[in-house]
Amino acid sequence: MPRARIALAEEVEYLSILDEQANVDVALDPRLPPHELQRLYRTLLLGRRFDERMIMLSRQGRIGNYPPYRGQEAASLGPAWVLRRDDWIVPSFRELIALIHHGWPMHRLILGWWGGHEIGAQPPEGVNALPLCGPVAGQCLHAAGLAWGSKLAGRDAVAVCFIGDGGTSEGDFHEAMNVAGVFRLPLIMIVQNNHWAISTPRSRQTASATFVQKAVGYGVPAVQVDGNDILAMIVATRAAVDRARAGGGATLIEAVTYRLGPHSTSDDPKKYRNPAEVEPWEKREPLIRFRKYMEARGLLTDATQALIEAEIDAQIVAEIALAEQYRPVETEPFDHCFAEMPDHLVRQRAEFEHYLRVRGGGAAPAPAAAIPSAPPRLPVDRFTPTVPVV
Ligand SMILES: Cc1ncc(C[n+]2csc(CCOP(=O)(O)OP(=O)(O)O)c2C)c(N)n1
Ligand SMILES: [Mg+2]
Repeated sequence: MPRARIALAEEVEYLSILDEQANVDVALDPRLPPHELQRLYRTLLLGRRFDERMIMLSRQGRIGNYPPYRGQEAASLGPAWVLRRDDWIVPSFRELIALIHHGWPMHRLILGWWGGHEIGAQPPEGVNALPLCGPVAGQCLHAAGLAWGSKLAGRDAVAVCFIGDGGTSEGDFHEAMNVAGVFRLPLIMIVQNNHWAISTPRSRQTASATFVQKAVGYGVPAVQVDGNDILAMIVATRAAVDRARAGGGATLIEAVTYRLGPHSTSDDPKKYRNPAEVEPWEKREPLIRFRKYMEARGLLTDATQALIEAEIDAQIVAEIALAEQYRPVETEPFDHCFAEMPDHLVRQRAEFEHYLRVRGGGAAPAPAAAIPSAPPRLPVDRFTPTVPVV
């Protein structure tokens, strides 16, 4: 028989529970208790407001370049919501709300990557999360390693890794998926398909009809989910986590979402994408439908919305003030990568030192002057926060 049919995979599922009009599929509704829905809504809103403030801080020069995540809050928070404290979150660079929910304090995110301060890249004590990751897809291998470590140690903790649609074109993603499939690792790979990788559209990223089918090649089960539907993200991740804890191995979840903002604060998407494409996604974003749902359930009123907003804003302002008590980053980023610094970095370090002298301060342009009420700067020992971590 020279020709036969080989079944590659069963059909993969698409999951959506809360649609754009805030209708719920009652058969699929996870029926979270009211108090949990309220906490979930508050955290989603915190994610939105924190992102807005980070953009402002970047525009004011109080942090560096920043990649906004508006529209992707549900795809980020949903997976984090179902985890235990001993599970690992391995982010890409837009999952700030997932990290915050897992216990990473906001001021350390402000300080971190985008303020350039090394404390921001140091996982806080007791928080099982790796720092935001700039090298696209590099985090996938770390996530596979953490999942493998958990399995070898006989624990049932899982690792949740976030990767973008663009990141799936990198070798690291495929290596991590392969090892996760072969060794049945407790790894949940969340592909945030936000339709763009800087200026490269999803159509130029892959000829695959979906990102889900990439998992088929590695023998890993996968599901495509409405990534703007927080309930669907929770249900899909919970199923994947349960399977992983029970020894059933990895899962890939394609979260279909959209990057509503620019790639970063130094990007102008009007140069490469038609605003008409963005419009329908504005209506599909996760907060509008979840707010409608909460209101329809009688769990949110305009008055409580105003109260929550005020509370969240005060929390964020306090975290910004805390972050700005640290002295700005100086030449530390040069200091810890190599035992013997290569010549080109020695030159760059000297150039940067000169820049700081000419500028008369740290790398950040005098934030204390910009906020008259800011407390005096505290010196910072390397790796040692001088203020208690909250
Ligand atoms: C290894 C590597 N190559 C290139 C870049 C430059 N770069 C930064 S973000 C990005 C696009 C990533 O797209 P995607 O994975 O879809 O994530 P998104 O930005 O949409 O969240 C690129 C090419 C990088 N940071 N690392
Ligand atoms: Mg993308």
